[in-house]
Parts: sequence; structure tokens; C-alpha cells
Amino acid sequence: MKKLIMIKGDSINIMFFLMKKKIFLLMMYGRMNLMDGVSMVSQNMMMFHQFCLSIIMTILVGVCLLSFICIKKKNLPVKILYNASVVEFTWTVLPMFFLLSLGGPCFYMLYSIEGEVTNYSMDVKITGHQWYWSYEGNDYLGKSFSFDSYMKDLNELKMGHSRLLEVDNHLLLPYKHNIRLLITSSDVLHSWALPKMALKVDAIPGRLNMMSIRSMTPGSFYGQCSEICGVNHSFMPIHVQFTHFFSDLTNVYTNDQLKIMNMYYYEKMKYIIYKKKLEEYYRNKAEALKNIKPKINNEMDDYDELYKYNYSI
Ligand SMILES: [Cu+2]
Repeated sequence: MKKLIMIKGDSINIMFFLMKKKIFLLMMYGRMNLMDGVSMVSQNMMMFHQFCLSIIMTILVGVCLLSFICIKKKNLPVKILYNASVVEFTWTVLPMFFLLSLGGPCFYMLYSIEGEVTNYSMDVKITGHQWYWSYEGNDYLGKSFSFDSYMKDLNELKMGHSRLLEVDNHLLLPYKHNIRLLITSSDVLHSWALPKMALKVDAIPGRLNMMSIRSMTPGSFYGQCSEICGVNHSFMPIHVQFTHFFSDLTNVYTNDQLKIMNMYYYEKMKYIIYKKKLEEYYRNKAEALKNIKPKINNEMDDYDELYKYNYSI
């Protein structure tokens, strides 16, 4: 018991020591795992990462155990390995199985990132400049928007903002929609990255790279230029906000963002009007039906008449 208490006390002391030295805080911020994914692709990637790790650990533990056995029992290797077809077969098939199980999901994800989706709600063209991003878009209603997005200075930041990550105009997109990103550059190589979506696309002058995104949750996601592009490479952040346009009206939007919002609002209104018209149509139809004599009674009348006629004969 005394030993246990000692150990407990020691661990608490170590914690206090770390907190005093502010190393504990550093440990909290420097998280060990990947970011939580917000898209199907990023969640698949995270699962694949865990799967790879489990295979690596299995191999590591297996090899350690085997070598431990070989060291302990000195005659064993000769006995097992000499003229043993079973062992030869095993060490040929097992690595093949491991490699295939790693390669299969890898190829599936590679192709699912680019070629799976064909119906997009909207397109956004992203252009990298030295040293800011500009966004242009076109909706299926034919309305367009375009704006530049610069990093905010330190004195412009408010409570809760992230340093070197906030921008003056951020990209606002609907969540649970397939959105096609077309990425290019006007001067040098840049790279548009969004770690929460496991996304990184090179912006190359004279070339248009395509990538599709679909967020499963609303929220603000940040990224940074990921290709060294000059002195202010670290100061051209990316901020994308995914919202449901009809519920999230507390934010302040720029004119261009309002334009996108109006497009979706217009669609929603069209749907509401259509629904009301449909209801009215059915209500009128129901009232009209009330005035018409039910068909069954008519048939009965006919039958009665027929009966009377027959009887009279
Ligand atoms: Cu850049």
C-alpha cells in the first residue's frame, strides 16, 4: 500500500512540475492523433491510418517475439528452417496479404477523392496570389460572386480569434452539398490546404486543378498555404465556413457572401411557394369532391332502378 501511495504521489508531483513549467499545456495543444475529420474522405483516411498502425504494431510485436524465441532457444532456428516448406510458404504469403490489405483501401480512397461525385451544387474557383487568396463562384442559378481574402492583422483580432489564421473575407459554403473546387495560381506555386478535410491541392499557374468537397458538419475550418511561395508565404491563411444558410443568420456577411446566401434563400422560398400552391390545389380538389355525389350511391341507384325494371317485367 505504501508503495502504491508513493507512486500516486509521485505522478501528481510530476503533473504539478509539468504545469509549473507549462510543459503540460504544450502537451495538451500538441495533440497526438490526427484532426477529427469533417468529410467522408478525411474520416476514411483516419480509419486507414489506424488500420496501418495496427498492422505495423502486429508485425513489430511478431518480429520481436520471434527474435526473442530464437535468442532464448539456440537450436530452434536450425530445426525449424531446414528444409521446411511450411515456413517458406508462410513468409511468402503473409507479407503479400499485408501488402494487399494496405494497397486495397489506399487505391479505393485515391479514386474516391476525385472521381466519385458528378452532381455539384456549386463551383468555386480559387486563385492563389502573392500573398492572398481570391475566390470566384458561379451557382446553378447563374449568379456569380468574387472576393479577395487577406489575413487579418494582430490589432484587428477579436476574442477567440486565431492568430495568423483569420481573414477579412472568408469563404462561406453550404454544408451537406457537393462543391467543386477549381484551383489555380496567378503568379507562383501555392497550395490550398484544409487539414480538417484531409485536403491539399497545388495551385499551379496556367493549370486548373479540380477537387470536390462535402462537409458533413457546419463549422469554421482553417488552413494555410502549403507550398513555399515567397516572403509572406506564412501569412496567406485559408478560412472556410460551412453553414446552413437559413439558420445561421447571426454572422455578419460581406456583400459577396450575401449574394451566395440570397441564391440559396431564393431556392428555399421557391420551394415554400411551390409547397403552398400544392396544398391549395389539393384543398380545392377536396372541396370540389365534396360537391360530387359519391359514385357508390350512383351505382346503387342504378341497381335499384334495374331491380325495379326487372320486377316490373
Ligand atoms: Cu502561397
